[in-house]
Amino acid sequence: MNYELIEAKGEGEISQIMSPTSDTRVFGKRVYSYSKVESTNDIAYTLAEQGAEEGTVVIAIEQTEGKGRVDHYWFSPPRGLWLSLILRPLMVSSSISQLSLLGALGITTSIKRMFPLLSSGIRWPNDAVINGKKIGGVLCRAKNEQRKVVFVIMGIGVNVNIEEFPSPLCFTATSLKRETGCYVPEETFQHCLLEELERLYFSFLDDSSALLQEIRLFSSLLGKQIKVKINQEELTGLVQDIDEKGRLVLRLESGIQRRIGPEEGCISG
Ligand code: BT5
Repeated sequence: MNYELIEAKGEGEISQIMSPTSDTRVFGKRVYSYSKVESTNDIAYTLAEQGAEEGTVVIAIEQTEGKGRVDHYWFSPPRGLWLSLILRPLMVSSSISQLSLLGALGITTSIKRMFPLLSSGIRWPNDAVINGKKIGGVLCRAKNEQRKVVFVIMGIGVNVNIEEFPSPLCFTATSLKRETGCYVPEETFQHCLLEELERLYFSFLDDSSALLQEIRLFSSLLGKQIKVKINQEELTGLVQDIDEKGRLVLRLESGIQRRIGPEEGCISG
């Protein structure tokens, strides 16, 4: 593997400032690598504001303030893969919600590529799961100007070699190590993930319907009865589809069809 020395910026202790060259054209050509940070998303956001190019990656061995959506936390001890990717898509801000699904799909197809026998899937809107347990999640944060996207930070967390989870997560989370019984080098998974994300991202920019097909193929919720929480309301219904805007198409018990945007609700059961 080849390494390219790059200049490192941002806060936190830098453990290495080298960019491994993987089989990608744009993603991960520049990598800012840290041992411990509050959140890679915050560092990537600052770098993007300073003009960092598309495909720049910020990665940390450990996060002390890992973030999930809304005010959720993200458990990020050493031995996971915690990275943020800077994207500069030419798109309107209303389309960015699909990027969370794209990220979850990237985790899922990477797992499939490395471990074809594992049954990994996407749990709308931003989770990668194995047998119903969360193995990875995606948090996208965008900067928009006049309804156009300036940049998006795609934060991705994958439990690669984590063996123990704190009590609230021990029945809901899993890792590659737990599922396979093997140690999986985090860097190997990182390379595979960046390759998959780059393939999906440019195919999405070219033709978003192709991405939708792949999302449907790996969606673990299609045809299932679920509960979705929207603010204080809880809806129960059958998942019929994920539509072209990344919305969940739910047939409620009353027979009414409801489309729920990724930022509107979360699965509660
Ligand atoms: C997510 O939010 O799934 C987004 C996770 C994104 C994490 C990455 S790591 C790199 C970058 N830097 C950051 O600071 N964040 C991103 P959400 O759908 O809201 O899920 C959060 C919920 O998942 C929490 O409320 C917990 O219930 C659960 N959770 C927390 N840590 C977990 C873990 N390591 N594995 C599985 N589940 C976890």
